[in-house]
Amino acid sequence: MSFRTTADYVEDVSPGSGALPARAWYASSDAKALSLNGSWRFRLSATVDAEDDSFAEEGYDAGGWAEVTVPGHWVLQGDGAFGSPIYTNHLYPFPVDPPHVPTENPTGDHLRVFDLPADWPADGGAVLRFDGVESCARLWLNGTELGEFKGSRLAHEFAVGHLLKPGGNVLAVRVHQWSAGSYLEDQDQWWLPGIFRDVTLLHRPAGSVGDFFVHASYDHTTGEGTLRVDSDAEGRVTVPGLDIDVATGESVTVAVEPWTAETPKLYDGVLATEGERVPLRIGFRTVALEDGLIKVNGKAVLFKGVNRHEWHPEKGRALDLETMREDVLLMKRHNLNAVRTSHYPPHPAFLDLCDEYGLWVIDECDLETHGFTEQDWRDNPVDDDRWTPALLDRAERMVERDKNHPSVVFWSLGNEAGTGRGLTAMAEWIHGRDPERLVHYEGDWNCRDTDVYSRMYAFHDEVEKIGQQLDGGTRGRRALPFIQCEYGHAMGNGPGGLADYQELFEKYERLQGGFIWEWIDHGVKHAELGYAYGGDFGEELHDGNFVCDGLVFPDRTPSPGLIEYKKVIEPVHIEGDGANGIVRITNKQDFADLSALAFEWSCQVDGETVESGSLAVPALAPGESAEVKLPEPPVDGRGGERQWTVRALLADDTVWAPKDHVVAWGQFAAGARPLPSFPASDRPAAATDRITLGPAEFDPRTGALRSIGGVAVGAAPRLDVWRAPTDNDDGAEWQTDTRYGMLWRTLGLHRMRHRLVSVEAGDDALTVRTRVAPAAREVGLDTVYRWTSDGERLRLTVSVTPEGDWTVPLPRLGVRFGLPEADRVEWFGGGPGEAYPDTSTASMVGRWQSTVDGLQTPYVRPQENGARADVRWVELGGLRIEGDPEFWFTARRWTTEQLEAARHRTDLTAGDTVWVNLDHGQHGIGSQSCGPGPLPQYFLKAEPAEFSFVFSTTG
Ligand code: IPT
Repeated sequence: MSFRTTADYVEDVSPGSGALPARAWYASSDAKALSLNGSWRFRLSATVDAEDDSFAEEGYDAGGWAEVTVPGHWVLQGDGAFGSPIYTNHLYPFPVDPPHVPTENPTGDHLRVFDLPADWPADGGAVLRFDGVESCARLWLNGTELGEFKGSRLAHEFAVGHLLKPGGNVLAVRVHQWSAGSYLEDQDQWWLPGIFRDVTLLHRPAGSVGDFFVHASYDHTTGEGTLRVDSDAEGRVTVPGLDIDVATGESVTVAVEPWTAETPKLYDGVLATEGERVPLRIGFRTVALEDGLIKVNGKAVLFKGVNRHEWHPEKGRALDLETMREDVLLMKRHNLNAVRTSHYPPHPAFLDLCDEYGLWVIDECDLETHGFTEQDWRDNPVDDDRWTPALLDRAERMVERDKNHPSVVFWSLGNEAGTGRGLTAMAEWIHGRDPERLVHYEGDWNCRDTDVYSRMYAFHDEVEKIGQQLDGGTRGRRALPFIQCEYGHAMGNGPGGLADYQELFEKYERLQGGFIWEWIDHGVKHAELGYAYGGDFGEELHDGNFVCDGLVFPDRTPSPGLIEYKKVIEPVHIEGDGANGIVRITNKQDFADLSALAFEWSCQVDGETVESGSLAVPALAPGESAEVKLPEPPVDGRGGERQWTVRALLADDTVWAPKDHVVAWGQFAAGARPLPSFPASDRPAAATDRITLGPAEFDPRTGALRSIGGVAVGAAPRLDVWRAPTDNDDGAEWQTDTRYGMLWRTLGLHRMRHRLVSVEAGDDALTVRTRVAPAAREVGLDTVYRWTSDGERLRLTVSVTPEGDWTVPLPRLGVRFGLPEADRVEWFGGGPGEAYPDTSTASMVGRWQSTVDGLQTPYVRPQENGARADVRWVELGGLRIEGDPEFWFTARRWTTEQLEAARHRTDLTAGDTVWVNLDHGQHGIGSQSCGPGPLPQYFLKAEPAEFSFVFSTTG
């Protein structure tokens, strides 16, 4: 005999029962709303029905229960008493046995007792709205069951007017961590159960607005907008700014300013029905696929985007409005113009912000079945008709909820769900319901259901081929524009190669830009570890720090990757011809002219600004360029290195940044850099216990430098080729032949031995010959250190000659030494932040200051970081070091080996030596943690090299 348990709904593939049809999400101006956010009673059990449902009954005493905050995830509350987060990328953390989920299924019973406010109207109805619950909930009000639902990041409403009482209403919600819905929610992120978005009781007056659809198009040929608001309840639509007053369902055409991400003009309006007034924020724009291009208001757009997961290091995906606003402000301030809401519809307030501040949005459905790839996509729910109602429910809930946002230009079917009939059904439904927007999905390279050919992590050469229309593909695909919905994997140090992608996007019309993966590191704030990542909660299956791959750190501090991206996607291009004193300015925007910007020139000698002024630049239209003459270069007696810097600043305060915020800049030389040189006039003097040369003293047996002037050198400079491999050096597991982090270790570059060949005190130089090589290998680097001096300064020339068959590039090539004391650092070169060969666009040449600690970039998993590029000279620890040629400078209070061994920042503790690396070369960074490695031009090949440093004391 078998019988069904009351918890069968958990494994039922259907979306649920009892909820009202999906509709637009809005805040009424006059209908009452009661937030049920706050502290709820909470009881956790290990299985779906360990406890019966009597807690839903009125009079149940939950006095002994714990409490949780709603919105919130229970695993992030209760100091571990309520379980822990689990991180997997695409692997299901339970057996793939659809639609079944484990018997061990953490189940959180939530209870909230509430009174209606005194002014709550007695008439009309009411709905209870849940904006997000992971992953499945069943609910009761005052003992009556309302239904159950799945679809974690979608709104669900229930009619409750008939059940409400003035006081003592008991709302009971049973939430299961795992359900059939979990199979559709296999996004690369933490699994975090709970009621993580708002819970609201909405009064629904008689004659209130139910659902409505704002259609606001723009005709760029006439400059007119056409507005029609379709509404379930008849009423009137007024837009005072446009003198519009029409009935719902009626069209009106008037002259308007269009909405674009660059010029987000919104008109305030009101939809008034018999029972309610709803504020409208209307943006007129027309999205179309035309001539094989994505056009808005008749113009092709270039997406400079990012993938945004919702994340807060303490609250998980329960974001407050200020955090959402911070994301939008940071994006605008870093020149981004687009967001893909990977991989689910965000909290609706985020879309309001995108409308208001101006960002193009790909709104993505809450759908990913990535884990089925482990079984060659067998039994994939998106190709199984039994699941189609759930897929359609998700598509519908997204479109209906978000359809009134002008910022949304694409609906995305989901992410990494393979291919199948269910996706086609979703696309057909969406196209039918909203023909005024385009449909995106990456997983089907034949583009059966989509309006754009979208890929992720395509390498530069393939992207170029696509740009040239040489990629072949189905007939349908060949007619479509191309975007990279994910590229530039921002894991750890990187991503490299962004500028090279941008060049392609700007060169080929078919390429309409891309979206960096991803916005924020999902590090979980942790008392001992700083920020936790996969595995730190003892998960049996996890994907480590693959969850920390954002352009901002978990606390939203911009990483160097974001600074680089900001520079790469500048809306204005500034390039100069320093010799002729001419600067060429190009407006790279799609819609706005340059009238919002003010330009400023400055002239630097040795990095110090000696003169500056404003530069008159015409208000160029999008795509236009102009050449502007710079003033006569200032007369200055000093013979230093001269350069121009031209900046584009906000001319006035905007809603997203104040006046003078730097939007774009360019730098160009006005003369060559004088290289440090002096005659080798001093002669090494050898004694039994020392060799002296100018200000320096050396060990006579080893030739090792001991001191310069009064400054003791704790560890003498010697060749160093090792860096603590970055996530991109290590590469992703599916990439085999170019994972240099691994190949370097196999070769032994992290354990190089130095064999002393000779120490020769000659007429004008001390020459130390060595061979540097790893155990067990025949390859090596013949390395000669040649020291010369003019009595005051000390010059080190390093000559490196590789021997043997070098099949890998070098991580770095330079010298490393240790100083007993150093704190403040000043340098003339690239800054203020770190840069590597293919991440150096944003490195601005100037005079910079920092502390040794301030030079470190706090990647959540420690790795190579903090190099400053193009350094002419640096001063620290009483030494001044000049480069011939310019060099990469790094200093830290731990060794590379300690940096490499650390798993979290908290593993790094300062020792008593400051380790300094002066590098002639660094290998590129690339994006191989999920994408291409460095392009060939950024390889640091093992080749003969020679480079010099000039040391003197600053004391
Ligand atoms: C791609 C996913 O779409 C995204 O969610 C994330 O996991 C990203 O990779 C890596 O961080 S899928 C990958 C197989 C290319």
